Amino acid sequence: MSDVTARAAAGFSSAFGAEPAGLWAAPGRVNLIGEHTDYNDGFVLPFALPHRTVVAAAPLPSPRWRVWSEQSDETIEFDAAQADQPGKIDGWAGYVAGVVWALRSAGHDVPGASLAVASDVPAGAGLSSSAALESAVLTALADLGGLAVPVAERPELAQRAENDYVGMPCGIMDQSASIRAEAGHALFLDCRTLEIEQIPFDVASSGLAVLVVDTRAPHRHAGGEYASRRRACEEAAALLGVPALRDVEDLDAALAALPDEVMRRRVRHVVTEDQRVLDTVELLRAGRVREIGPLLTASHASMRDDFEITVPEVDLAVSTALAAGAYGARMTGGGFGGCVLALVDADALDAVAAAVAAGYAERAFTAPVWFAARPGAGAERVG
Ligand code: GAF
Repeated sequence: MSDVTARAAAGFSSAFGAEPAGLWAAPGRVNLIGEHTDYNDGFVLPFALPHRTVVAAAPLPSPRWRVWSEQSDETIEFDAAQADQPGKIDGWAGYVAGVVWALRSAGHDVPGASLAVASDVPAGAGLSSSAALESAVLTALADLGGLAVPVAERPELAQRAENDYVGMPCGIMDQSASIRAEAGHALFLDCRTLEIEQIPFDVASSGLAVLVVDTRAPHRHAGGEYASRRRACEEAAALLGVPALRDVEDLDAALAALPDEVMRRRVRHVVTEDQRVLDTVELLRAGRVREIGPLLTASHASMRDDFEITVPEVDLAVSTALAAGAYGARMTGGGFGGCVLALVDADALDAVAAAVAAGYAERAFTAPVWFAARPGAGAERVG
């Protein structure tokens, strides 16, 4: 049993004085490439991390929910009336209530339950700790209640919990990665059709590694900026007369038709980023892993210059990793802080990470933390 699984089980026993009926886990993710393309009906290529959120759960005889979390060491309780009112439960338990709400709204008879949550997905690092929590809770409740919820439909339910109960207008990428990813693969997702393809992503066999650096840069205005980027994309699509930016076929003509420079930059990012995802997938299908490096770096430049969602800590991690020999590097996730990933030779991992840490020390930035990321499994029962 992993540490985090053991902590969820022990937390359940001490919070509720009984044994759980089972344990369910769902991972955080890094996004290899395809940023801010999901809500534009485009393409993304995330993979699941080995870091997971685990929920220990047992049914209750009536429709109410008691949730303990190791992070805050508190138990929050809510009933069906509270779950049925979006926003009524706030803070971390809002994600749990949101999943109950989404399932109930879709007509499922959600079982009441006691739930204990433990996690080793870093919170606030842009590694989708929220999606991991939603996905673990959804998987647990679906299994506990024997609910007929096809796996392919689960990411949308988890996304609805976040969009409509919690009030964060995220796309479908993070919940899809947490629920549908497979170990050893990156998940190529068409965010319009929700079709997926598991793309083998075994960097180790090519002598490579994916270094993930948590810049620990504080998220500055992340929620408001995310929503404003999304609005700008939707406005641009409306002005261009297309359902979503994914449908822009002639980028130059689209840019010429737009009224202001900022909007042109936003559109250029999304349209070129979609193409970079498709090009990355082609290279990976052909086993040409090293060659995706320049696409990663181009994605970063586009986020920095056109979508304007990077911060100095993130830019420094990318430029330092590249100078230290990385094949490519980019910020991963929604932006305004969070993590950077770099594709490096496996035997250069420590040296590249040390170079980034030295660069941070020189600029008196908070020391970063780092790890090597290997694609892990999606949500599943673990006990
Ligand atoms: C966040 C969101 F939750 C995702 O839906 C996605 O838009 C991402 O930012 C940017 O690619 O993680």
